[in-house]
Amino acid sequence: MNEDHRSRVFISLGSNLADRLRSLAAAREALAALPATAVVATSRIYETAPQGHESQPEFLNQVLCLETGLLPHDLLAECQRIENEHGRERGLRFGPRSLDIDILLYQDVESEEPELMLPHPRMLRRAFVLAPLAEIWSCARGMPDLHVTALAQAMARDQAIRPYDVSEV
Ligand code: PH2
Ligand code: MG
Ligand code: MG
Repeated sequence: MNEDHRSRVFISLGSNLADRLRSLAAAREALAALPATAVVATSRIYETAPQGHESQPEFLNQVLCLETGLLPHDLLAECQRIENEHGRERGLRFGPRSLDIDILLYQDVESEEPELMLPHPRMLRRAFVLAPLAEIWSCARGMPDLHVTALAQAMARDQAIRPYDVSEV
């Protein structure tokens, strides 16, 4: 834990099994409860066509901005613990999941370690990450300039995503 300095982090949430809205809410609450951590911003929730394996249910996706004193690997371990506590079973890569919590950006940290690649290696190709990220990109502090808004518009042209009306349920 870094007691004196908090880092800004963007996190993506995804769920396409069981009660998707509830899983996202549980993830937001569990992240907000981490030591030395606050949720600074939350995007809208989007319903998105699955990428990777196409024959699986649609996802709900959301992006959060956190401020945290947890170091990258400690934050990763907490994300995996929260996934496990919400019924995550590790099966097919890119397959269906009750809760997925991915670290997209941790300040300006770059990492090529397979268990924690930063920035997230696929984030700039995925409309389901870019569109919600663009909504809260004004929270970016000390992050690389990734042209998130322009990329979000370009990717949204061929990947089906739409804001999810939370009052539908
Ligand atoms: N996550 C994946 C694979 N495919 N597709 C959408 N729409 N949303 C996701 O969160 C997602 C996906 C692997 O993590
Ligand atoms: Mg993922
Ligand atoms: Mg993941």
